[in-house]
Amino acid sequence: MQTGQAKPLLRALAGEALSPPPWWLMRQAGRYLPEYREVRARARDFVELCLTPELAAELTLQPIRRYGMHGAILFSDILMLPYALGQKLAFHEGEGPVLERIEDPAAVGKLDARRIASALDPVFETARRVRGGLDPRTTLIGFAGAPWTVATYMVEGGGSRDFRRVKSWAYRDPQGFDALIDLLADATIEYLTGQIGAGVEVVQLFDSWAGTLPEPAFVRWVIEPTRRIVAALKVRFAGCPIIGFPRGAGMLHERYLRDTGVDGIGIDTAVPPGYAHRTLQPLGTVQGNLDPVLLLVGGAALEEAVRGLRQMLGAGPYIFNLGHGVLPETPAENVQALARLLSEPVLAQPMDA
Ligand code: 1CP
Repeated sequence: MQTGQAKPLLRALAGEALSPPPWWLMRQAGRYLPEYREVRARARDFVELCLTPELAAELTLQPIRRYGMHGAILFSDILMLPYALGQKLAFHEGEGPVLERIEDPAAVGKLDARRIASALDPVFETARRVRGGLDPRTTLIGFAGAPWTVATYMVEGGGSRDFRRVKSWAYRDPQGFDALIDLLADATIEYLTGQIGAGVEVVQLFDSWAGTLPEPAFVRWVIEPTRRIVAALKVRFAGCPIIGFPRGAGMLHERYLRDTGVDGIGIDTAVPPGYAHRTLQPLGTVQGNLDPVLLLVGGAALEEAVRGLRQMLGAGPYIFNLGHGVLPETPAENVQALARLLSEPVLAQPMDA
């Protein structure tokens, strides 16, 4: 399919099969890069880093300068949305995020969606700066957490093992919990509208904890709010592609892709590439799904896995990526080796059996 688009990432999202495939990595800007750690040490804390356009723009561009990925993902965090809504947020070194817990509809009532545009204006300024200096083959990717995943952090007060607080609330009082999800969906529409207005060319919705929900809850709190966000953005920006990443969705990937209206779907490491080729690629662009540990290990294991993915998925619309984020211990030279491997010719030979 010819789309008249020059940027490889946008061509793949419009349905073209490209060889070599466009690529970028989740968490490509981060702790595995020495130049990231240097900038990180200059900021007082992580929230401040995300709200300082000069530094956030620099962090967005660092991996592109080194490796020439086709996608530059805006440097920020999915938890900047609850922060902008008025929830207290801190990142403690080595521990991950800590939030003041939201536990009932009364606490939801205190969140203020009108603050989004002003509180997150520095993120939009970062997008304007990056877009202004980006080379013509690189696409600027904006993002937000999907409502379910953001809600898990807001209700649990940080990361969680079993999601028992957020699920207990959702199952006990589904209507009350809907109020939080609805507010997050509206806030996400505003946030992504601001990002696209500032020059972002693609948006990704990270639903990192989608796979923790049983089917009816997945439909209500993953598919429905995502469908609503996609529909609103498509009315405002018909040409801006949207990628959904419902991590862990297993047998619900197909339904997610059909029912939400996303243009592309990010698949985690556990999704069989043969299934993605047969079932998902006819419905949209597939992005993924190298095991981040293979990038950490490198060598022959990395080479073989990259070739296998390209053979299986390269005949359809495909964006190469990891199945989850780059691990902080990943040697920078392995990412260089990956860039080289991806530029080599590989014949796509999907096996339909
Ligand atoms: O100490 C540090 O330097 C902070 C580490 C760090 C970084 C580099 C955090 C804290 N966030 C980020 C940046 C980030 N987060 C980006 C920037 C662009 C890029 O990808 O390079 C993006 C897109 C995210 C998205 C994000 N944040 C997600 C969704 C993707 C995923 O990994 O599943 C999630 C769940 C978060 C929450 C978060 N922020 C930071 C941490 C340590 C966590 C995870 C906590 C947990 O495991 O529950």
